[in-house]
Amino acid sequence: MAEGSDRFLRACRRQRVDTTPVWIMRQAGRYLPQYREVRRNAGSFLALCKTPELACRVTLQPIDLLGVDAAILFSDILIPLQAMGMSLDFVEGEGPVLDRVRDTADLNRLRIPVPEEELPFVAEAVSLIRRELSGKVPLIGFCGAPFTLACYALEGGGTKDFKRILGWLYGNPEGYGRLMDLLCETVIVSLRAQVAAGVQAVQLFDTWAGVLSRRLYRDHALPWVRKVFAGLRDLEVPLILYVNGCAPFLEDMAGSGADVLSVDWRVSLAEAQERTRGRVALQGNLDPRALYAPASALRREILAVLAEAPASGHIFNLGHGVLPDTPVEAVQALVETVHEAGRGGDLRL
Ligand code: 1CP
Repeated sequence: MAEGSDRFLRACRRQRVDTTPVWIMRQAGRYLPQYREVRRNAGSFLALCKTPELACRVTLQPIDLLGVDAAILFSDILIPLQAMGMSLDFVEGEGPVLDRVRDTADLNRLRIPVPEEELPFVAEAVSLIRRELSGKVPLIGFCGAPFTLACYALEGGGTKDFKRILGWLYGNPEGYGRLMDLLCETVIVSLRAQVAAGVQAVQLFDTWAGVLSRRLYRDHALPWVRKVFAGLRDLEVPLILYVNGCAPFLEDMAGSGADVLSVDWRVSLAEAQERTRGRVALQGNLDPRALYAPASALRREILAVLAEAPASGHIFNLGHGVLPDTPVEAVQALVETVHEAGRGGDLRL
């Protein structure tokens, strides 16, 4: 393996590293001209996700262009919903549109996918990417967490008020529980297939769980996250849990079975470290909007994140995905700054 290639996996396990590893949520995406080019030729976003050669090409772009310490499979959290039987379309300028689950009859039509049959392109892309990477950096796989997937399944797309999901949660607990069980199984089989195909760590995106109160999170989102992680534990790959707006839940998330918590910018890494009492590694947590600041201000913000980070078990990342019009030079400067200013260190000094 090339030098430095295991920084990410070592930090996930809170082992000594030569410098802080860094990757960026949505690192393969619209801010990269090279991505836009492949995307234009692919025809549609879904075609890009489902064509292993193209998914492989865009997955590798940020490795070469930015020098990040991990690749993340190019796909989307909504792909497994389509494999469950929901129709999915990405409408230009609008985002995803699904035929939402309205009632028990719709719920009864959903099935737990067989990855080899409904998601063969995922495993093919993973094998191809691993071959092309040839050990340069590890490959991360991912899935949406059951609650966040339930948001899309019930809302039928993006939402600002989450009325339908909370309507089900409060008013139809039985239906809500059945949907969450189906999603949970789907997430487990999808992630197990990704690991079997070669991904070396997995991240569960519970992006929208931050809309819940702590009590609702504990009772109506966390139990299914726990089940997912319990269903993956024997695979012995690092398990990463991301919630946007995780501050109220840090203690609960630390008990979920995750090895790494991916933290947004609203809470400091020092506070996260204290509240999780060294039970997990931490990933994060620069505000993606800092990448629009002048170089000197960006550097100051990066150093502030590093200063609050634990001495070991830290993976630098943004607190949420990189925004589509972010200057590429700023992202390149970020990776350089982290590698230059980051530190190694021993666990439990
Ligand atoms: O037009 C395009 O090119 C599509 C833009 C795009 C991209 C690049 C979408 C549509 N998805 C993706 C890729 C993607 N999505 C990755 C690839 C790997 C990476 O480089 O990180 C990943 C990990 C995701 C995960 C994802 N999709 C999440 C969770 C993380 C997050 O950012 O919060 C969510 C919520 C989605 C849904 C989604 N997919 C795409 C859009 C525009 C959205 C958001 C819709 C909404 O407003 O709810």
